[in-house]
Amino acid sequence: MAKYESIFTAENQNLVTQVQVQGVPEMGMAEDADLDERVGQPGYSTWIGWFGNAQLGPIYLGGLGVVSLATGLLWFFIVGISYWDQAGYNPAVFLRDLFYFSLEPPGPEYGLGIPPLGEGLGWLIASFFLLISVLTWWARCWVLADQMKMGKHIFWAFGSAIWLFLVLGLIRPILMGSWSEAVPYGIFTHLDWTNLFSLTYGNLFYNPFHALSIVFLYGSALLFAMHGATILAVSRFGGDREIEQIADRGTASERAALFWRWTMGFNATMEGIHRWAWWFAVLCTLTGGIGILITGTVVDDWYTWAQDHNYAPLDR
Ligand code: 07D
Repeated sequence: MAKYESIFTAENQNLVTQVQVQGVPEMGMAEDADLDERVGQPGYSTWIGWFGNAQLGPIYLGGLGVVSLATGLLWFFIVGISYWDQAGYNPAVFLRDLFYFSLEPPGPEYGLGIPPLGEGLGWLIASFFLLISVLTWWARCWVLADQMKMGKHIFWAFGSAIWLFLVLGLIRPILMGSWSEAVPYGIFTHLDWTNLFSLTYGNLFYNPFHALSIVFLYGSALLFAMHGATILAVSRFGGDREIEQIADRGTASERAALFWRWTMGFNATMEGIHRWAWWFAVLCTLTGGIGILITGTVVDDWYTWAQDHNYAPLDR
């Protein structure tokens, strides 16, 4: 028995109405996956269903998932214990100053060496666990996709984000010869770090890779809005069955294509739009990582660099 929750009917799907399906929990295909490693009894939540699938669970952790969660939690608790210490073990102060606390990397005097506790050792240990956590989660993306005989698109896209993460916290600090170059674990302190990084290297806006990264960040948002809106708008003609419409183009695809061709003279295809989306997202962090990698290692002052390359005015 399926329960449909909609303000109007399926005919009226648009931005504000929704069809929510709840029925017998779907366990998914088994194939090569070890069913014993699936955790939790599936249930339903109407609230969660407003955002995604109403079915919650089961989760399939596996060895990599357990290691990733455990090391991620270790990172989280090391940072938390440091904050707790900074709060003088006072819960009121902890809450009041939560956004100001920070687990800082070692000072420049330690280079790539091992500092004592209280002077960056906590940051190093926490970072080690975060690295394991992120990499095992990444590997898990491959394994899960492989077990379901999927392509590895998610793995490679996540790899692009991990590239930026590694450049910021591992590769660039090593190239610069100091852990002090890395990002601190704090809400406001990581924002301050970002601001200082830009100021130190002569305004990151003049770093062309930062500019490219912004293009793909904003571009991803724009594409996502255009694509999401288009599919919602033609779902009443079956446009939500996107992949089918690649091979067997129906009236939904025709209308969507015509809309954009008449609007701007060009339209994506049902398949192509997803390739655009994948590349825009991937290129955001790919170009970003290049931009950070060459800052301080190859280029010391982006404003001067821009002047030398004739796109910043010579008189400052
Ligand atoms: C950070 C990497 C992937 C993260 C991963 C996370 C966990 C946590 C938790 C286990 C996001 C792994 C960890 C999941 C695990 C547990 C419990 C992705 C990241 C894998 N900028 N800026 C960008 C804009 C300025 C600066 C990118 C805009 C100033 C620096 C982006 C503006 C200054 C850096 C962008 C603006 C400055 C950036 C980030 C406007 C000073 C970077 C893309 C309008 C404030 C980063 C090349 C992203 C970068 C970056 C946008 C202004 C500094 C496009 C719109 C001038 C230092 N900026 N920015 O996807 O790549 O990040 O730069 O003013 O390092 Mg910038």
